[in-house]
Amino acid sequence: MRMIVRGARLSHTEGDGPRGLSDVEVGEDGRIARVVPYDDRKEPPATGTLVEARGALLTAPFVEPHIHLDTALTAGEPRPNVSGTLWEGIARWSERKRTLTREDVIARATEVLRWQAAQGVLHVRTHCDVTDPSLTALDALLEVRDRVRGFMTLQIVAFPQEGIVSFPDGEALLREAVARGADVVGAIPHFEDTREDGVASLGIAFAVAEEYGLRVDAHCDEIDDEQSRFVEVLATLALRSGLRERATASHTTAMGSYGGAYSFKLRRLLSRSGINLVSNPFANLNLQGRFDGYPRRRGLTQVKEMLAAGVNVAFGHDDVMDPWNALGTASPLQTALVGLYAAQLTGDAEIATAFSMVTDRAARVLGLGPDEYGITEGAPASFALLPAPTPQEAIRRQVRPSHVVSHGTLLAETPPTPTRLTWPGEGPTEVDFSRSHPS
Ligand code: 17E
Ligand code: FE2
Repeated sequence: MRMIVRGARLSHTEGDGPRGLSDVEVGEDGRIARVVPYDDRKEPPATGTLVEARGALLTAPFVEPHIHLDTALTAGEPRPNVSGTLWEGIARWSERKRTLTREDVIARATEVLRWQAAQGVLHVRTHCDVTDPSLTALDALLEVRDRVRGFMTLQIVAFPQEGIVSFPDGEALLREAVARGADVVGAIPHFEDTREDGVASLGIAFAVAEEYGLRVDAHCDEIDDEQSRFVEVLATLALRSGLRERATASHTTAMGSYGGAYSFKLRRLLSRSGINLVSNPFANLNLQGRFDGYPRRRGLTQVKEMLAAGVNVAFGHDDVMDPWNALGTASPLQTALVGLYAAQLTGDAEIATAFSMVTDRAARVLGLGPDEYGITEGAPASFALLPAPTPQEAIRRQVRPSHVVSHGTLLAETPPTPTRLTWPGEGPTEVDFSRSHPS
């Protein structure tokens, strides 16, 4: 045996309350050999790495379903996004894009991947702007994907930031990106010049995906315009092409402006289509509503309603320190916290759902199967041990994993960092923020 995690609380997330503790045994092949009930009278095995969980929560790795590693860590270069709109962000990035080099992209993307690994994010879908005749960022990210293969999954979306139809040679660049090895086909219909261009761009994205047997993930309806209705086009293409759950609509913030009658129709279509939605609360709380006076729209898609309609919805981080978001550490628990407030998922069961939106539900967006994801026998021994008894506590206290393991190898460790408080009139004590104690 290579490793054993003793006495862990397994998070089967949605709806599950606390359950009995388990031992997770990791074989020499880096896979989970056995999951057995914890028995505190039994001696731990003499060989292999021993991790004493003591009731801490063992979760399958966090999954980042939507990030932009090519633009990450470029905030303020060459100048800041002053208006705070999506549109100025795209213009600022377009300037920065001209100065990209292979080394620059590799360094920034790798830095953020290190932050992610440290926080237990082991599966990442990154968008990569391919509206660049040199495809510098794409080639760099393909290299990064190869370097992390074996301990992190990196899916690269060929993302036409400035359009497929409206950008010079947009379709040719998209096709070239896919030919060079992008994993997923992107689009941005609301940015195309006309409604018809937007529809055509989605047609192209699905055609390319079908040709190469790839998934689709489009930035879709990221605008406070109730007339931006490309998600119905995307869902219909997914339904009729059979791509279904292999298609994702990201952002869909216009849905926050749709009226009741159209929303009702849309829910039925989306649930029939099987597509995934990814909501990016940081970016869209920041970018949307910028043209509103008051009342000002919240700028998110219909997260709660679409979950209720049976649609798979996940939360993504989107940006880390770039023209669209000056802050961020790529923390999935920050994403879940901000997302659950933005979408008002604040009941106990809803908070558990928010946790699943950065784990299981995000894994479904990436298409990770049971042989690749989950704490089950035979799956890769990849997981994060969180110093909290429940997903709700992990989100509330914004904990960092004490241990991150990928394929049976310890990747990251974060020891507890106690705070000593000397309350006036009393001696020093260690502050304990936990309130729900494991039984
Ligand atoms: N590009 C885009 O079109 N939308 C975004 N939210 C970001 C980049 C971050
Ligand atoms: Fe995005």
